[in-house]
Amino acid sequence: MSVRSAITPAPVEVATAVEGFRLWPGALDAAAQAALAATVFARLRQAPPYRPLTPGGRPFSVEMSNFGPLGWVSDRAGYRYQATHPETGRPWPAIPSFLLDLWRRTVDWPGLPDACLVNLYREGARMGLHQDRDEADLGAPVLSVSLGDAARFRIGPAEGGTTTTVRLDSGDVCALTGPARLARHGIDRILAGSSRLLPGGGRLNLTLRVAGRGL
Ligand code: MD6
Ligand code: FE
Repeated sequence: MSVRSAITPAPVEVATAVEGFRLWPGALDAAAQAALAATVFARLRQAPPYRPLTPGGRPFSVEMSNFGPLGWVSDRAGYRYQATHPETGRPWPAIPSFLLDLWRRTVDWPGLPDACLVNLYREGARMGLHQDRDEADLGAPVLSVSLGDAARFRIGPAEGGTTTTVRLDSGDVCALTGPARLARHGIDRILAGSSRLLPGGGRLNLTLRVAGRGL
């Protein structure tokens, strides 16, 4: 599976109210997208996507699973990383090596991520504005890969204020780095039917994190 060579030059530094949001538009070509989607769905058979509860007890509209030694979970006890799937009790499948290679080729960080959150958006799913701050080292970037239907991604400063909307298409890669690491961000909506990549439609988002000590 090849990462298009367009990944190696500098990413686009998107003009937002926060510095450090990087975008590599079309980083994955059609063949790489198809191969990665197949790998992800194969591993999800061992760790089925489920709808976590918010600490307030409402189910997320997004279905989630994880790859790697640690996975992000939410329930009435709060947000945290843990080594096992909350419904099956089994360890999460390994992070696909393609994603670790992508990390090495894009972000500037000495170690490797030890968690990959898998978000699956079927019809009507969205994700409210949030910050990613459950990781042990908030200096490490978070790298995101989008597959399937396009999404309207919204991002703004940690303190609140002006947000910018960015369209994320299948094959796009983006990162929250430096001052943007604690940016508030979310998915306003999915543009249903904009891609035919995923069986059953919808969008997959994979976010690589250094949640504990890293790999
Ligand atoms: C999504 N992404 O694209 C949700 N978090 O479905 C995120 O929450 C995210 O894109 C951290 C860094 C990049 C992201
Ligand atoms: Fe996030």
